Amino acid sequence: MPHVNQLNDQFPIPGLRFETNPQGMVRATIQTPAAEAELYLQGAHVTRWKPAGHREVLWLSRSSWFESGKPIRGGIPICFPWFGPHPVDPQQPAHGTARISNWNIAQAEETAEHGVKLWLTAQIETFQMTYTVEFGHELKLGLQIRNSQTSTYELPIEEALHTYFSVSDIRQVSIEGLQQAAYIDKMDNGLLKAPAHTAIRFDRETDRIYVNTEAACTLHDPNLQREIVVGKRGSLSTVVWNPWIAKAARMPDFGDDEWQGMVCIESANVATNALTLAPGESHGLQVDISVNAMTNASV
Ligand code: TA6
Repeated sequence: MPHVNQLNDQFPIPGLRFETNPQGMVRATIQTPAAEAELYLQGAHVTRWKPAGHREVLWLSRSSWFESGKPIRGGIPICFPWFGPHPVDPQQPAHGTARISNWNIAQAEETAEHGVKLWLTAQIETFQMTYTVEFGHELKLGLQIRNSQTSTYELPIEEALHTYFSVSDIRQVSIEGLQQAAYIDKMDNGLLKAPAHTAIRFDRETDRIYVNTEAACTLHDPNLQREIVVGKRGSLSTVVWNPWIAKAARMPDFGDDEWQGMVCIESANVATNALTLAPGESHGLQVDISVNAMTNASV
């Protein structure tokens, strides 16, 4: 892991600074006219994004671990090369190794709107990873994976940008965009269910994998008078999750009362949408997140 002084010398970008947290983990902090943000090199993990004129958009648990090798609870974990438990080996970490691996900063640039764009790289198993993160009035994420081995990877490849959004109260928000998508209901024995044809609202633990959908999602939060739009390309799955009361209480890195203030909308290729990449083949997943003040019409 490079020293922060070396990183600050190598990437003298206005508003970009590298520092270590009290546990010694290296993070980039961004403070520009376009946005404030934070990213840890472990997992290339975006933990904060606050576009100018708006509140913080991402949710981060006050009980999160910030220790090398342990996943950060909140922000945007990169789940790869599997999603959820390892398909074969229960000893492997949930959601893969990408989010607990050290990534390198390859490039940093100031953007035309006085934001910051970072390029990060990592070798995860036999995959060469490149992750671009553009912090500005929008948050633009690009995950490129390339199978750099000489033979086909023996398992299906799953990926997700497991984004945690901050909300006023999960019981008062709704998600539009997935009305026409079938979904795997992990709260009902993984049954595949027909499209609901209604916006998603929350009154219990919710853990659904919407499949075969390229749709953008809009998270409506009337109490905050805002809507968050999650657009995506190169993704056929969208995962929607809130742990509710009991599961939140079972997670040591998740405050017991924090279930009310968050929801995950995850842009992914998982389950029946898992990928296979031939030797040398690449795949790109792009997610663009924007925030708008809610008009009365959209309340
Ligand atoms: O994306 C939903 C999910 O798969 C849930 O089942 C829950 O396990 C969540 O991810 C968090 O997983 P983590 O390993 O980060 O605790």
